[in-house]
This record gives sequence, C-alpha cells and structure tokens, in this order.
Amino acid sequence: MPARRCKALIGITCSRMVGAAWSQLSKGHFINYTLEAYGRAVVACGAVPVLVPVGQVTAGLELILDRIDGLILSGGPDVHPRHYRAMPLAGLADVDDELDRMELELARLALARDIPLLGICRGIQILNVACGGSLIQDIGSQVPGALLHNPSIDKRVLSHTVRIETDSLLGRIIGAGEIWVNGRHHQAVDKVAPGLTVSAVAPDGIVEAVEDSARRFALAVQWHPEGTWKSDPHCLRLFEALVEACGSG
Ligand SMILES: [Mn+2]
Repeated sequence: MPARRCKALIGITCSRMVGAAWSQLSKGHFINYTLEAYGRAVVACGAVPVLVPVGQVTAGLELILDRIDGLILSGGPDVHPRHYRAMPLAGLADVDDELDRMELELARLALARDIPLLGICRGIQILNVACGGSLIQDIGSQVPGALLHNPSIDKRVLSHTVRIETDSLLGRIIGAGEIWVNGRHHQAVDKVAPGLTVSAVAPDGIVEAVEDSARRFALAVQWHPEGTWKSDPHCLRLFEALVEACGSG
C-alpha cells in the first residue's frame, strides 16, 4: 500500500505552440503560463501541481493516473472536428492532433477511474467531445448575434456574465445566479454529450459550464479561473473544490 500523502497531487495538461502562435509568442509560453497561472492556483489550495505534457500514449497516461489525485484539463488550441465527426469550417483555428488524442484519452480514462476532474476553456471542449458531444467551431461566424466571447484583453479582466444553475455542482460550489467571468474563447459546446448537464450559460445561450453528476467531481467551465483566482473568490473556489474532492475518495 502506498504511503499516505498529506497533499493532493494535481495533474495539469499542458499545450504547446502550434501554427501561427509559434511566431507570435515566445517558445515555452504555454509551459510558463500553465505553471504560473494554473500551477500557482493549485499550490494556493494546498495541493501540488504536476504538468502532463503532450505525447503520452495510453500506457503512460495510466501510469500518470495511478499517481495523481485530481486532473485539470487546461486551455489551448482548437479541437479538430474529426473527433466529433464534423468537417473543418472556415473559422477553425490552430489544432494539435497529438494533444487532442492525448487529452481525449486522458479525459476518458480519468472519468472511468472517477478521478476528480476540472476542465478549463479548451478543457470543457475536450470533456464534451470525449463524452460524445460536439463543438461550435467558431462562435463569431456560426452564431449570429452572439456576445464577444473572445475579446483581445488580458485573462485577468472580466468579459461577460454567466447564469449558474441552482441545482448543480457548480451552483453548490460558488452559488447560483449571475456572475462575471473572464471568457476568452471562440469555440464552445454545441451538442451536449450524453451524461453531461449544462450548469452555466451566457446571456446569448452559449454553454459556459458542464458537469457529470454521476462522477465524484467532473466539472468544466468555459472561462479562465486560472486568470482571476487571485482577485475573484468564485474562481479560487473552483480550484479549492477540486482539491477538496481529491480527499474524499
Ligand atoms: Mn464565453
């Protein structure tokens, strides 16, 4: 029997630079951002973060899942539409096939093991696709009249409101009603996967949070709590709730 750990170990998936982003941002940006934003939020909640890099095959993922207590599916590039049986549309941006395959497999394995899971931005999209749902490839070109979900502002700045369902895990964690969030996404959940329920929506109807109530803790949000947890108690609560769930197995 392994020695009992007093702190939860939280795996955080980490994207890498793909496509046009290579020339716009410095090499290593995703690793630095993942550690500085998500990693520090996990540390602030009394847990220990460990990055899960691109390129793991199933055997490697199983080994990682043997050791972590919880998982964060982090933000990143678009999900290739082939994973939800659709053809690419004009608004599709950068994709990373190896990251898609790794995160989709990791999400399915974590759900099967009932490891507490928090999806963030791309993470809600990965969770929905892993469970059989589909995505809006580009809100701006596919959803007339939608709010601006992808403003060119810092992730620490709040951008629009969402309404949280009362009878949901998310509602129990941060309270029901309307809150401001720092969304920065151009893709979104389209057909909600079987087994998932919507627990927050934006004023234009865009899905902003989903969860799987059959699991111990499987929740994903479309906004970026890793960008605002230092100033916004709602966002810190999401990380705290994940870490708390890791101790309740
Ligand atoms: Mn949004």
